[in-house]
Amino acid sequence: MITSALPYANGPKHIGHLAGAYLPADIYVRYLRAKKEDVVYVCGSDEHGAAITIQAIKENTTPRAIVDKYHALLKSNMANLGISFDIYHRTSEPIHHQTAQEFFTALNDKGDLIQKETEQFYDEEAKSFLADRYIIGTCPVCGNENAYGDQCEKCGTSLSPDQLINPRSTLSGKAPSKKSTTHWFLPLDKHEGFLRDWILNQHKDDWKTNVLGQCKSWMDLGLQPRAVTRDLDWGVPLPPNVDGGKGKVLYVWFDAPIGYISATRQWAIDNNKDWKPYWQDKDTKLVHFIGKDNIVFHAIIFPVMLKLHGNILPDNVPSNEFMNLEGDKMSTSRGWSIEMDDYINDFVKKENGGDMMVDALRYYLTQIAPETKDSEFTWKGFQDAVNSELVSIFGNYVNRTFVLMHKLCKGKVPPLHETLLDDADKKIFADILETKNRIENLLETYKFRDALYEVIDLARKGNKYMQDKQPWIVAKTLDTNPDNQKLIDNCLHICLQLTANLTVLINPFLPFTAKKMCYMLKVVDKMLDWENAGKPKLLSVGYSLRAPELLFRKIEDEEVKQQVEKLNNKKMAMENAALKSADEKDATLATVKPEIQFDDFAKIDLKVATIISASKVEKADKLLKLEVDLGFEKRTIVSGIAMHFTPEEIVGKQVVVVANLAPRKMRGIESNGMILMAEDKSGKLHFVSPQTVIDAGSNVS
Ligand code: B3M
Ligand code: ZN
Repeated sequence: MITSALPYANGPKHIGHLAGAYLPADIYVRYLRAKKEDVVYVCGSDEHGAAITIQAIKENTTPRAIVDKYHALLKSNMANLGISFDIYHRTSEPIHHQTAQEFFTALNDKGDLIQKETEQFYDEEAKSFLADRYIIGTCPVCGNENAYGDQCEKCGTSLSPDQLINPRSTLSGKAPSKKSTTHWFLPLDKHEGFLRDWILNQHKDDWKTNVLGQCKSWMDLGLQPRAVTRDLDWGVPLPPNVDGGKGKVLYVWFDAPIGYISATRQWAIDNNKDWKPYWQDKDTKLVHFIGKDNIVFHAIIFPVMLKLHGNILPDNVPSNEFMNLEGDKMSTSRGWSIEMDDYINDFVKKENGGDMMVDALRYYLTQIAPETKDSEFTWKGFQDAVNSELVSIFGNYVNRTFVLMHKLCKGKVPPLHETLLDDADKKIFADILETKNRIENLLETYKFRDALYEVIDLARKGNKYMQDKQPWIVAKTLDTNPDNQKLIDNCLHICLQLTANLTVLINPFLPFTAKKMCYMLKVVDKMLDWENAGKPKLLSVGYSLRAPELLFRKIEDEEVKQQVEKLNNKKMAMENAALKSADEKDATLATVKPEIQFDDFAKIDLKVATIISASKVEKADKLLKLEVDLGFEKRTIVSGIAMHFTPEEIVGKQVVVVANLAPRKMRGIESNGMILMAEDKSGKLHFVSPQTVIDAGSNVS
């Protein structure tokens, strides 16, 4: 059972994410599939939490619209980059809501959760509790001034809002007050004994040091009961029969990992399988691939949940460190990133055979994978890796082998003359087998970088062998010594068997390349079965092969230059946009419309009205249809405030309306008047209302 972290469907994801949690998992899964293991690889979009709702406010739309848009983008990006999930699910699906609610109920019924009333940060202005990304402040660990209430994105520490220094609301920018509310908590402190033994003792030798280190320092800070519910309206609602659960949802980090289970359930339904063994059978090996900011959730919190629920525990949580970009931290919001989507548009979709550019990226990202410490992507490094390793070593070796085989062996696999084998020939066969064994060990221990190095190194040995044997020189002696054809045969026979082995070995890493090589070798995909790796006779003698095709192409200096420029421009554009929008706001606040006379003003009839009912307007995200009471009559007014208020919260409010505005039709509804609103600097709307309730219809002047 293999999982990759569920990316938030709140925006495009960059190649650092790809290198952290998706590519290594995909390599591992392709290897397991080649070994004919019973493996399921699940992932999906994380569609709940403040990451989504805050993005909706930014894009001035609904959370639903956000997740629909970015789920589609992420799903297609991953597929384009060859990430071979068995299912890419989404946490907004009903089966997920149901699975998460059942999970909560199971724990709650057993008394594994505690319910308590606590004081939480509250934004009086926005009338909202502030948890997770709704509150920011200074990280107590690294001093980052914009750490979130649940986590510092800079140092990866997972936090609670109370740990933030100088907390402020993301909604209003103001310092929060405190207000009491009731929530359910997972008492992690009760499980400290189990966690310490399971992680620091049982897994001390097979988990990565970065993972062990983060777990230890988190536990050393003292495990606290952790709230698993929130006062929000976007998320998985608490099961309806839970007392006091109305208006509350599950904390996104409670529901998201359960997403792995619901994805497996959906996969099982789609494939007529039973999902349960994958999460309950003690013989199942569960592995979570994640980035370092997700460690405590997957190594501490979710395992406690799994254990309480009677599921299997992860066998390993291979987490990567971060991948930086051209000397700075990768960040989509600061414009310093290469989005998967950008790479696909610039390199994959643009050219015929763009698949080779997918493998070029997979190659470089694996070669610089931040497995033990942060690493760095540079376009120059990408160019060097592709040109001097993929093109010059691997591609060149395969190409020379094919060209020479066509030239010197009539396009067929030549026979092997055993009696003529020398040490160099035998050494290649030994190298193939040893390399295969080393790669296996490295893959089993999640060392993908080193494993890939072994493949390239084997191609390098092939090049050296061919260079030493020089069959093209031997060919010149055939006139006088026709028997030398046997030496040529042996060399190319060995080079071809090595090529076939390289195909099997490269397949988990560069699947598109392996596929192309199978085509050139005229073999079916079955040859890619791992049991074939290391074998000396994958190709049969006399078999005729196709002409070589280009496996990789060089990256030109010009492309490197363009990409670096693009990156710098993007960052500058982001910075300018941020400055401009702040300027624009200040400018509109500081300007006043042209002067009018008292008579002009007196034409406007402003009256106090009471909202008596409100409802959403179908197919119009921004509109609410209001019935207002003006004392002497009731009216319908359509108002563009749906992104800021729910119908329920405004019923009964008194507002000021322009009572003599000419009627206007909006979405087929006649609107009779307009409600006055004040917009603050952050773009949030506020009603203009009398300080106390007064008679509906009172004049305002
Ligand atoms: N969506 C956090 C992230 O994207 C979160 C992972 C969930 S995995 C269950 O970093
Ligand atoms: Zn920090």
